[in-house]
Amino acid sequence: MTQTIRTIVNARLQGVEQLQSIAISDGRFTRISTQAGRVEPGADELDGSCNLVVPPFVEPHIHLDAAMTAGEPRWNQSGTLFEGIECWSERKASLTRDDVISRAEQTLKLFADNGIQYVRTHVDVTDPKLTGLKAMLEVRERVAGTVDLQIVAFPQEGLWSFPQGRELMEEAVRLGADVVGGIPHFEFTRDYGVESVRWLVELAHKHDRLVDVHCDEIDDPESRFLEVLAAEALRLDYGSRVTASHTCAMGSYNDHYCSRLFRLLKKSGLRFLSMPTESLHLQGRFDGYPKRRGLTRVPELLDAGLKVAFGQDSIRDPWYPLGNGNLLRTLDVGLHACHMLGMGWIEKSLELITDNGAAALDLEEYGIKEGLPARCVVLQGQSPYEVLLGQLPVLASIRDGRVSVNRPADSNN
Ligand code: 17E
Ligand code: FE2
Repeated sequence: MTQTIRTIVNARLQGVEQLQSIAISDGRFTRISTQAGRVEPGADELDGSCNLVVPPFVEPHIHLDAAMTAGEPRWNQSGTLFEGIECWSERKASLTRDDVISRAEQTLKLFADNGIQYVRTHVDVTDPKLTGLKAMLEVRERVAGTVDLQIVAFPQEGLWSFPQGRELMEEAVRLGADVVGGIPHFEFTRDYGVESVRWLVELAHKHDRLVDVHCDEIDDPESRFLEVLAAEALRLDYGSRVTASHTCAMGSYNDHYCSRLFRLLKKSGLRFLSMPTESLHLQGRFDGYPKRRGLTRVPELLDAGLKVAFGQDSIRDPWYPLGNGNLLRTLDVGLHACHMLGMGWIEKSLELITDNGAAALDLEEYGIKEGLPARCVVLQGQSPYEVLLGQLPVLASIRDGRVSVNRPADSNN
């Protein structure tokens, strides 16, 4: 099903009152014009049916190498991040190229069916054979017609704390990883964590790569690697290319410290990713009652003018047993967990799974504008509120003018 279309008619764009016709030619949006009223679609025209049309969803943070391995070789019983890392370390021992490719592609197919066309995946590079990384570099090419895939070289067991951690990271960059990762809160000591952050940002800068660090994914209020990451981003004027993922500890920082921290965050302009379903599940595990939510300060970061997006993080893996590829589910949970169900936030909420994710991925050509690649999704709903109420799958997904997904209205699959 790869029909090429000339126009999307009866399209509703966010913040625009009248229905729009969006013309496409040679895979790009060529003209966006206001309709007098609803029109009948002609041949080679797709009917938006007065629904919202938005840029494709962005999944900015997923671990595709571990996707669909929940329960292998054993289930994470405690529900902690740390037992997840142990289970994964055991599963990692039996990774093969075909195993990684097949699970990653199965997951990406699910994502594409849900209107996701941009994905950033972490791949564990604390493996002397780099099996996952090499397989994922192949996947990046194999799926290029369906999704743009960015690969983060992610040192799951540490850069300083895993044997050859730094050499493996350098090799991953040489092989073609797009993004340099890190995990300072998991290094053996605070000093190792600080050194690792400084080192990895330098490495990325030197090789013209992006940065995405698992940063302070812990409820410990004394985990303060974010300030190191932000200071490095500022020093190198690299903020738009640096992402802080998780920053769960910020949910536990005191307000005095945060007021100082936010000054630096605003200056550095780095990007934030929060994974609400994952953090609600993994964090708060060492609390009695009251139990913390384990999420970063999403509305405060947004109010400070910083870009924050939501990601799924996991799909049926050692850290999280659920997940269905529908980012509207993630958005729904995130808005609940962050006290963002006020109508003002709901009306802006789709940014958390579109534009802000695109900012984290540092995408150059993203959005519905004349001249940009003709990529968008038709949602089921005329407003963000209706879309959230239904959480129904996208009606259509268009990639470079081709219809890659098209399903009847009100359908759940
Ligand atoms: N690894 C990690 O360190 N943190 C996570 N949330 C996942 C993998 C899913
Ligand atoms: Fe993660």
